[in-house]
This record gives sequence, structure tokens and C-alpha cells, in this order.
Amino acid sequence: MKLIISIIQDQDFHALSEILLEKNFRSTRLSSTGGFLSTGNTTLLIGVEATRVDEAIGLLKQYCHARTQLMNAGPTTVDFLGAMPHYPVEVIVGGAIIFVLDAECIDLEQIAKPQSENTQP
Ligand code: 2BA
Repeated sequence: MKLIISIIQDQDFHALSEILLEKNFRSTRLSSTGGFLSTGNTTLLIGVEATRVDEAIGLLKQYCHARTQLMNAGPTTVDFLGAMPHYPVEVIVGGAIIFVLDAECIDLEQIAKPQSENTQP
């Protein structure tokens, strides 16, 4: 089993989650924040059989798009003298950042006995 961790832009989540459901992939969405831009993004956890990793990555590539985002560059030495305003810099974000990890899945729901069978007589 593999665990795909993918960081995507919030705007791509809706269409991607629909196709993942349609293709019978299970996923969990985490709200996350990029370390560089400090803006919100989405981290998806997708547990999948090793044989379906390529298919899942194909969907991520197809449904997650690169976009440009403007960020204000930090102050320069000249800024401190009040001579130059901050200037916007274009940053290309996405499509999807993808990590694939080996994983074991322990489904407690399936191995635990029902509550009534565990109670003392
Ligand atoms: P952020 O860290 O907010 O980065 C947003 C975009 O800023 C990045 O897009 C990249 O184009 C640029 N960027 C990031 N760090 C930079 C730096 N030190 N210098 C110049 N430009 C920089 P993506 O590469 O598509 O990344 C999108 C988001 O995916 C990132 O948001 C971060 O949340 C995550 N990410 C990317 N690479 C990662 C990694 N190696 N490990 C963990 N998370 C990662």
C-alpha cells in the first residue's frame, strides 16, 4: 500500500475530489499553509494500492493547474531609507506537489470486536 501526500491549490480541490470519488479513490483533505507564501493550500492524503499510484498521479496532474501569484518582496536596505516601495514579484504555484510513501493501513474498525462482545459478564 502507498500513501500519496499531495499539496494542491484550494481552487483545484472541488473538481479533483469529485473525480477521485468517481474513480473510487479514498482521500482526506487537510487545510495547510505554504511556508513560502504563507497562504492557504490543501494537503490531500490518498491511501492507495501500489498498482493504482500512477492512475492517481495522472488525475492530480490533470486536475491541478499551475497559476501565478503576486507576492510583495521584502524590504531592501533602500526601503529602510524610504526611497523605494515594496515591489510585487510573480511566483508560479502548483499544479501539484506529490510525495509517495510506503504505508501500512491498520483499520481498527475491521479488527475491533463490537462493543457488546467486549463487556465483562
Ligand atoms: P509555498 O511554500 O507557499 O510556495 C509557493 C510557491 O512559491 C512554490 O510553488 C514555489 O514556486 C515558490 N517558492 C517556494 N519556496 C521558494 C523559495 N525558497 N524561493 C523561491 N520560490 C519559492 P510550488 O513549488 O508549486 O509549491 C506549492 C506549495 O507546495 C508550497 O507553498 C508548499 O506548501 C508545498 N511544497 C512545495 N514543495 C514542498 C516540499 N519540498 N516539501 C513540502 N511542501 C512543499
